[in-house]
Amino acid sequence: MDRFQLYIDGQFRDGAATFQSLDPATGTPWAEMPEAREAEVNAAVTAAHRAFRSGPWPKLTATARGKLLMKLADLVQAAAPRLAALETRDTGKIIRETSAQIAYVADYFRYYAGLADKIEGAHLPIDKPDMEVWTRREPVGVVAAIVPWNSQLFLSAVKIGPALAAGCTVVLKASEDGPAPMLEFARLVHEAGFPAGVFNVITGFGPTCGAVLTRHPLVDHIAFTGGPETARAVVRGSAENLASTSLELGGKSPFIVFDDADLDSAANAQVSGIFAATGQSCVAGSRLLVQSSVKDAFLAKLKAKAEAIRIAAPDEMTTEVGPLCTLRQRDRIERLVAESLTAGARLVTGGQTPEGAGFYYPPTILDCSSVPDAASVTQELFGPVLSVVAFETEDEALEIANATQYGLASGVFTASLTRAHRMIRGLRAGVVWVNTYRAVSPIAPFGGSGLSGHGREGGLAAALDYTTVKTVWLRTSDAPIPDPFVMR
Ligand code: TXE
Repeated sequence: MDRFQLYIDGQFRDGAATFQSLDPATGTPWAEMPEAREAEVNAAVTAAHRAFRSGPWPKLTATARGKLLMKLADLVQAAAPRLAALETRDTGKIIRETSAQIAYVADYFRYYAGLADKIEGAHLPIDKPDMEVWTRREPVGVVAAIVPWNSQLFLSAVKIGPALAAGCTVVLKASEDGPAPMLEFARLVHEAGFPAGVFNVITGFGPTCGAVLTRHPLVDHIAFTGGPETARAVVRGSAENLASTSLELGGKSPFIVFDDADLDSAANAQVSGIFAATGQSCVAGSRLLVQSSVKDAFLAKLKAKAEAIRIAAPDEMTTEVGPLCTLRQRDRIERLVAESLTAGARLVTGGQTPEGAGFYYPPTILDCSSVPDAASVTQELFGPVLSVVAFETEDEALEIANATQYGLASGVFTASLTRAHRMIRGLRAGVVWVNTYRAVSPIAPFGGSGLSGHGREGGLAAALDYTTVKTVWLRTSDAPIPDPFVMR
């Protein structure tokens, strides 16, 4: 079996114990992973704290930090085939997607490399004579980045890039499900030449590793992606150290199709919106809201496309849907689909777990028009399951779309420009895609509200989130300070 190590303070080392990682395509163990517990978490955070306060990192110019990030981007690009293969092996994400996503990972590092020396403070036109006042944007400190199994390299890059660009140091906690690509990524950080302790990778379990990290007294900011229940635990942990948090928690995103839309184009976008990444995507367009007059025609197109999808081993280039990452995840999906069918949802396609090894689940469509509060409509399944609800009018579409505590992504398909604008205004979501879906870029902020969390990843705003403002007052008069009892 393959063996991996933690990366702490510039060194590769074993954890307190090991655990086995399963290959989701076969359900059998393939690698020994190092398990970090309290001692390893403490070592990583202490190293990150020391690297933040002393040594070469705080003395580097922002431009020098940017150059290191640029080197890292090049190394990621060169290692793309290896990283993609590891992510596919350890999480079941299909090789077509992991290969394409690594290119994005390198792009994100390049974007933040370029941004490092553009994080500026401001000079203030202060309302007092003999005073110069300005702000400095300083790094917030030690960042605990906690990621889930899906798209770990990508979800890590959107945290590590801006954090390092801003001058922070990082302890990344890889998911216990499929940590291999992150433990391998540590080798590239090492090779790029970041000073020891600036970036550390650990992995382990929620209560014994993640929870210890979130409440550690030397952690200043927690950047978390995962489920809402875990996010609550993260926020409770941060009540100890009062670290700031950014939370990216998934959604139940509406994908809205009006009767004037190009239905073929919308059907392709919907297939990508729900079946890409085998549905394990925070932006999955998992609620299809379709105008009644085109519902049957649209569902017929979707059914044909879903049934033509090639479900096979994730390491084959022609595979379109692979296994889910964990058996736990598949059990949950099976349960929620069964509950929805019992409640009265109609099975359009899928819904049958295949025989054989591996954590496979087929692309599934449920027509929930008669049961719009079924479990599959209201809860995030995090799998290849699309729930359909029909609507008559634009107002009704908006009402259904917004009837959720989530607020991450949304999609609108229409030929009407004016309607598109009305929908953009009315949708409660951090991202609105119009006549497209699932487009991302390092330049565009991304995030949600409500149960989808808070804070933004991507764009300049994300880098600013890893800084704190220092206000500087400098008196320019040589005259003695007058009355000491009067505030000026
Ligand atoms: O993820 P968790 P789970 C949703 C999705 C899924 C559900 C649960 O609906 O079915 O969440 O997934 C670490 N303190 N999403 O339970 O637990 C954990 O080790 C600190 C949406 O598998 O949220 C892992 O590294 N950390 C989503 C990370 O949190 C803790 C992505 C995320 O795991 C911890 C994943 C604790 N007490 C799930 N407990 C998205 N937005 O893309 C666990 N962790």
